[in-house]
Amino acid sequence: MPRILSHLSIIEYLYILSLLVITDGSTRINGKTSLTGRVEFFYSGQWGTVCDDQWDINDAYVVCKQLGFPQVSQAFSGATHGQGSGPIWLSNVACSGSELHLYDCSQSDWGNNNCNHSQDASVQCRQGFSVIRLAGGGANYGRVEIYEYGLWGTVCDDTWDINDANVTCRELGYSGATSAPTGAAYGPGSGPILRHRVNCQGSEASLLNCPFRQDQRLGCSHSKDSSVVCY
Ligand SMILES: [Ca+2]
Ligand SMILES: [Ca+2]
Repeated sequence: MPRILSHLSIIEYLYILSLLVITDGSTRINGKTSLTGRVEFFYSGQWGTVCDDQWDINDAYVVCKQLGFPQVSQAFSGATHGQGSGPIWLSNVACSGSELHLYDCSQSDWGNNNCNHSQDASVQCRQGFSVIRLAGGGANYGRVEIYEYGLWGTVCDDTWDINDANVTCRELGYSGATSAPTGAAYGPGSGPILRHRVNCQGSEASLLNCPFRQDQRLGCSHSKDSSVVCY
């Protein structure tokens, strides 16, 4: 045993050993950066890939969180980041977005699918820390505000609708939204307008996972801040 290890307790020794061993269910992003690439999953002694059948932003979100990135930008299908090799371990992945690991998500039996590597799934994760809150109203209603890059900002109401409001309310712990008020219904916010043309499908785990445009030429103003009423 190396000299330094003789100073560790057996618990510490086993802990360090566990960090060095790749365990079943380990997940990694294989790409040009640590944030973007093909999703790979370790099982039965081999790294394999994930089929893009039903691959979506909630699945990608779980991968990103599992790897320590708090946000997701995109879920990719069709081997956009190159075809992998070896087994295709996962398919029909159906994460809600609240799971801590990819293997916690509903899916087909591991290795049981008829996918091929041209369907390998990929992700793009984001660094940084964001949260959302309601302001200007009450506990369950108000202007939607996003904390990002160290500032609280708002959401432009162009294309703001009930799908966007439902995702926002569920993220805040409510069952859903009864309405998606526009036009700064609870007063105008201040700071940056962080989202334009939000386009949630309705099933995303977070407002921050919904597609949007960050185009200043759209010329939004705080008189168009978006709000929600949750139930
Ligand atoms: Ca899915
Ligand atoms: Ca929308």
